[in-house]
Amino acid sequence: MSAVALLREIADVGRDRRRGGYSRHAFDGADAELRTWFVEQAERRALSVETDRNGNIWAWWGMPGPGAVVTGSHLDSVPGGGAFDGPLGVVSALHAMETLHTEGFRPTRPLAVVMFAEEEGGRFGVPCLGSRLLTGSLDADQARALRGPDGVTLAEAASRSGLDPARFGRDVPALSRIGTFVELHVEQGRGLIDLDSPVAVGSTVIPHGRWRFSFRGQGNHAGATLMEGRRDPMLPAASLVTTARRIASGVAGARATVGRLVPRPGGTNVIASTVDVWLDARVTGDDRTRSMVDAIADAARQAASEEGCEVTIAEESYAGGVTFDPVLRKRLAGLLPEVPELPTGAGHDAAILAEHVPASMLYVRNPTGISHAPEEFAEDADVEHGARALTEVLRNFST
Ligand code: HGY
Ligand code: MN
Ligand code: MN
Ligand code: MN
Repeated sequence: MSAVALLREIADVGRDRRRGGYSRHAFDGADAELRTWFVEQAERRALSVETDRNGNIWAWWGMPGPGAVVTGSHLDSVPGGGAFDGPLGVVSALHAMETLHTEGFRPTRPLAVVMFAEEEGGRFGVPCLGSRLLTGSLDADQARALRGPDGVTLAEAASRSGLDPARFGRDVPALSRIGTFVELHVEQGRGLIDLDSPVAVGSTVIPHGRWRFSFRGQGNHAGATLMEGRRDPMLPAASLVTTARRIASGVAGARATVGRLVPRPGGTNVIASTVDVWLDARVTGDDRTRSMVDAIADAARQAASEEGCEVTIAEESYAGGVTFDPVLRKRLAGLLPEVPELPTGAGHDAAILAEHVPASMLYVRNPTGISHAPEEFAEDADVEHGARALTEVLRNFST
């Protein structure tokens, strides 16, 4: 089955009628459906399936063992996300395995497709949750206590889906099996449009972090409270949005985004008592990311005190900049002539793994250049081109 056909199979899973696009989050209904689908597809291709202690699903060709050639990505999405971010890597991997099988290929080392849990952090707030737990770059106690918007903790959600959260944590046996990891992913930008190429090899990922700013003021009646003397946390919250834009615009190549702002209690005729604001900040260079966030945080404290509000700032996740393995990239370039290299501002499981195993990525052209939105797209021809490239990579690396 082609990668395009496999994508079509899940096209109706987790559709978000309200936002448009897809909302597929760790251990929710859509995730359960997609996990079942992935296991079925893997078993249909004679792959042996295991779910690791952190909720990542591995589909093996051959006995799991050291030096394995591993590919894969994620099936969860951001709220209202596109159809390709994550699933493209998974369906291309399944298609590659099927193609190699059908051709009678006999790998000399184990091959695996992995589906990572909660790469987007769309429910529990920490991106690359499954790969961070696998590598030990996220503390298991901290992970268990993560709480989604519905108040359910990750531990509760994971155990309801059959996992034992007490087992969360660095998984040395699983990690030590990986000889090489290559993630195929839809491009999240216009690089391949400008380079006029259907596929690229990943070179670097910039640092990215998430910080939660909690502003506290005095809730009150919107109509009975004069403007004088209000302590409205919405004011410093609003100024954080514009300050982030202003400060990041002054730092070359920086990105700072407020995509989520939650006033409580959230009534139209109520002055909020608290407002939580999440900042997503990224720029090349860990020191530059941190100094940019420090400047935004200073301005937020200033704005809070001018409004007589308190503010607490918590770093919820951070991943430093990553350069993918040069030897692996050179090998990929030799295998895929004419294929350019591309840096990315998007985070990926491959970047979390890159600190521990030789890892890189393949990107597939996205003619809209848009991602994390329903407009995200990849032409069928480019999808198939990417799947063929991944097939050649898996063949070559496991011969
Ligand atoms: O946020 C990111 O860059 C990734 O899509 N999780
Ligand atoms: Mn994403
Ligand atoms: Mn992704
Ligand atoms: Mn990713």
